[in-house]
Amino acid sequence: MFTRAISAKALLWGGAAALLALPVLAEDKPASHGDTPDASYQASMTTMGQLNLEIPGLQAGDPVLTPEQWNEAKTIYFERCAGCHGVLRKGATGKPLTTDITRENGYDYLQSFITYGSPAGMPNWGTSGQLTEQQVDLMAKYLLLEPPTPPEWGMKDMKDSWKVLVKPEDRPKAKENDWDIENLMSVTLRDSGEIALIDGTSYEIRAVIKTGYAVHISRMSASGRYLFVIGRDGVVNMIDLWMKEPATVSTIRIGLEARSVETSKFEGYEDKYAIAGAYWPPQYVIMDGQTLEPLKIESTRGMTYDEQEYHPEPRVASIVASHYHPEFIVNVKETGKILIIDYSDLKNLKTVEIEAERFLHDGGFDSTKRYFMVAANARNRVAIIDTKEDKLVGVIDSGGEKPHPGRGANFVHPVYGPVWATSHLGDEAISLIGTDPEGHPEQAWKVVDTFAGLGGGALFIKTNPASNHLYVDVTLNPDAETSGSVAVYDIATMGGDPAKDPEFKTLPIAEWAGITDGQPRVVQPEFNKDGTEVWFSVWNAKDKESAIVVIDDKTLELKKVIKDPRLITPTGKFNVANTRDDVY
Ligand code: DHE
Repeated sequence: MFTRAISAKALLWGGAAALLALPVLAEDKPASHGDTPDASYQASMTTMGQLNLEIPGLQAGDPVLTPEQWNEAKTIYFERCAGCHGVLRKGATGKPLTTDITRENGYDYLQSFITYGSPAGMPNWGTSGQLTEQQVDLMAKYLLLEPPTPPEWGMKDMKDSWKVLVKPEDRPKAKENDWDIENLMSVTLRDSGEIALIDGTSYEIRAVIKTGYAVHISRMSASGRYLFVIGRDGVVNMIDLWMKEPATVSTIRIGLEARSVETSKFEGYEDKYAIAGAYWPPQYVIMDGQTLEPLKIESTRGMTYDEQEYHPEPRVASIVASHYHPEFIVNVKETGKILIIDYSDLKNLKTVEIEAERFLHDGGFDSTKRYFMVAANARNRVAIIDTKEDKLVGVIDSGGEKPHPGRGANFVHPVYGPVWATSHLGDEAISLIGTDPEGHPEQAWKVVDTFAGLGGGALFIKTNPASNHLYVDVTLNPDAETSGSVAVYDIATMGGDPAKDPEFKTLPIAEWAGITDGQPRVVQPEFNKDGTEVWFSVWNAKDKESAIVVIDDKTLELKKVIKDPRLITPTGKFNVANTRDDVY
């Protein structure tokens, strides 16, 4: 049994970034805060940093910045600070930095705080060397100025960006290639702004397709024909896998910063709609599933679920499609609300708004696809909803620091029955939540077991109905050997002795990739269609060699190392059949 005592290390990693707590002395601060998994995992609003935003009107006594200094400060703010403190500086996981507060505290306070950080989670940008002395000075001055407001992105902007490259009537009437598209992997090539389509049997890279900037996730249409990819710049690519040479058939920009895209899955609505959510402006848009024509844009600005105070920029995090109703499930980060959007009548849009928990991030269904579990990661909790009844089942403590499940992992535990598992970003805890209220009512919606994995910094956990193994990465662990490995558990041996953590094997995936240059991190296990192989990305810097390592799920032996100069920074991998059917 995992105990919280092991988490002294985790305490250093935990904590939301907070700029305006009391300043601390250099020796009080966590030694390596700048390199912690948390610090490196805050949203970087890089696209917004590139926007040309005017210096707002100055007041008497305001610091004067040249246009070059203003641009540099604004870029640093969006790339490094906005993820925690908000685009408008009104606060998110970090404290607000509006001018009423920053001017009250003054330049010296800000300068010292940015330099030294705080134990509550503010990185020590100055002493860690991540910002130079001049940049710290610049940022302290920048925070004394009014924040710029980035533009909105409404219907006109979306329509102006929307392109149908191949009209539906000009597309193939039947599949024109001999690809086994069900067993295709769509692989994010993060820093080249592309995806690679890799054949699941021959491991051949069939195509590399240009997408949005720092592309994030891929999702499938219900028919398995169309692949949707979203970039951090809000560009959605719709790729037709039936074409002789699969290519983008439609594209649109849905916002200035975005992370999520999904398609309608309910019977009768297959391939009818797509939806994408934005971090900025805070909104989601429902689009035509054949052309990406934007049909309905809804803002997520509004009241927080608990204090019921207005939040100006609640970002849209994960989105999934219900299998029980014609509905999308949209998770709104800062207000802590789960929106269930009925897409059967866009003119008379019905939305169920569920009070869940703040800072909702990623999540997935249980094995029956009825219940959806989503991590409120900065609150160390998991919210559970019933997508048949459209109701909150509960919000529970996740058993660790910062749950980060990806979509989670479903398996039948030998003692507790069906469970959904999450790993944690802030510590080594792996938690199992019972998901079978009928067969195992005692265990349902409780953390039935928590045990220690390889370490903190885990991002993704995965299994498959055909597998007896549970795989957990530790991508953001600061130790190179650890972040290059994954833990694998034999499910059949779990739970014999509740006082004892299940044993795991460590697979040195990065070592198997044989990459000697750089510090590649292993990220996101993904199964092939039959659940017999597991693929891992060995994610290195943009100018260094990366790879994909494939292992045999039964023997846990290396099967293939895929290397190619085109595999630049591979991260997420999405098997067509598993993604379409929500198998994980
Ligand atoms: Fe992700 C899913 C947001 C950083 C790889 N990521 C998600 C989802 C969200 C999100 C909201 C859920 C989408 C859904 O299900 O609809 N990710 C963010 C961030 O805000 C964050 C923390 C910082 C940022 O600036 O973007 C972030 N994510 C990363 C990475 O650095 C990762 C490891 C590498 C990369 O490619 O950028 C990464 N995120 C992924 C992957 C998924 C994901 C692979 C989908 C997992 C799955 O199995 O479904």
